[in-house]
Amino acid sequence: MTPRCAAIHDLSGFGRCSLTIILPVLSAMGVQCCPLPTAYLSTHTGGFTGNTFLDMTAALADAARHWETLGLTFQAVYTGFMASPEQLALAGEVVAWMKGRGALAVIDPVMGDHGRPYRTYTPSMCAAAAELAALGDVITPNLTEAALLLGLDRLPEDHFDQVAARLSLDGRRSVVLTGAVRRAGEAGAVCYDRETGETTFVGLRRAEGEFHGTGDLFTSVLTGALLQGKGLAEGAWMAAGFVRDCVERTARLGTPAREGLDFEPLLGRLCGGSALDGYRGI
Ligand code: PXL
Repeated sequence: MTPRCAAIHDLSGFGRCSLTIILPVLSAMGVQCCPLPTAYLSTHTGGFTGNTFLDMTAALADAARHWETLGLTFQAVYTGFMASPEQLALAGEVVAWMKGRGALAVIDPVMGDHGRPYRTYTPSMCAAAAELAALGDVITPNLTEAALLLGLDRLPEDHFDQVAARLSLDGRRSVVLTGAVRRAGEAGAVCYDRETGETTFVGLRRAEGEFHGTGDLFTSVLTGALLQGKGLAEGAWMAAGFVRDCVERTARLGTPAREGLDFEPLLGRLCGGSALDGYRGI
């Protein structure tokens, strides 16, 4: 059966993030993606001002109730950026229901980047995001989000393996800590896999450039890989390789950072399921 993933994310019309990344990536990877949109925005909130915002929390609750009456099951549920503490709480209810019916919960605890919370992530938003992350089977924080989850000002950079272990809540959830660089010129992630108890460092040659939506692209590929039956570290290698190739391409094109990663022409590389075994970028 084609694996099915519920995606609880916003739909931002311009700027490539959340659902405009997740849908095409999961489809390319042979996963049926079923969106539960949290909001419609004209653009994402990073690098644009004056974006429109249509809150869809009530519609999301209705849609989830309808799915419940249909007795639907999902192999995964994936959450990310949220607009309010109410939305985070509702996402928690939906995730708990889906987990109870066998779904793997992939929670990207979106809160901030580059050492700062995002504009809309107030302390109460961050607290609600941490509560949602407690339901995760897999969480994918960047370094800023890891510090916020652990209540630290700075992470001990020489000990990313210990950070991942602490974030695993005594081995109850898997962790992919993104942006965890071991040496200059590298981009990577540290993975703690609760299935094996192993910690793996994923490190690739770094491509220069910072673009919006990179975390969404990473976690989408990782989720697709997990639903293809791949292990956590293998999924993280694939995600890191694909993101690196997209960053390289986008930087070469000179695309403004706020327009996000120019990933569409590279989507074909994600097609073919097991043909991708061992794919670690080019
Ligand atoms: O990429 C995370 C994200 C998703 N959705 C919206 C955002 C952001 C980050 O700023 O603004 C609307």
